[in-house]
Amino acid sequence: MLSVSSRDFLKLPIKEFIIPSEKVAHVQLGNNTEHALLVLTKTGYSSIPVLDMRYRMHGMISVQQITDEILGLDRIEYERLDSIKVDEVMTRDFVKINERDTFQRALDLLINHPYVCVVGDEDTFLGIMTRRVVMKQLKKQLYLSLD
Ligand code: 4BW
Repeated sequence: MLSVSSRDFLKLPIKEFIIPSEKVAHVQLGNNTEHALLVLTKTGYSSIPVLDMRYRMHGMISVQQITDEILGLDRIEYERLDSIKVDEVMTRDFVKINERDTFQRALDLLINHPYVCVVGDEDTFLGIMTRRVVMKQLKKQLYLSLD
């Protein structure tokens, strides 16, 4: 990237920093929580987006939400996983951002969220912006400013 002032850098659109949808692990509405736990465990991520068949964003689901749901009085009731749908457990209260939004907006949001979902028209899922990507870009920018 060309050297730009910090002010200009913060105004850059996030488009070029997005992890594209095809690289983002996700589950679909209607999947059961056993499938979701499998995807979360296999990928190693603690939370992933929930999409519908048309790739529209509906929520996010985490390992913690799933284990909370099947927590019995003195044991985790794994046998209930296949009868509980992702839709019943996921959070619908998530932060989304538009690909034309600025790096600064993403930075502000990523203080409190490990990742934010990037959506287009009608909430079509385009990908995610993560803390890791933002930290890498900030590091680059900081080092450039020291030169
Ligand atoms: O499997 C992993 N591969 C890599 N390269 N890094 C990982 C992996 N699992 C975790 N990490 C690291 C990343 O630095 O731990 C951080 C926290 O992971 P998380 O939140 O709690 O699972 C990761 O930080 P990040 O890259 O800034 O990602 C922030 C959050 O974004 C992750 C996860 O919830 C989500 N995420 C990131 N990449 C994803 C993804 N979700 C689905 N698919 C992806 N490709």
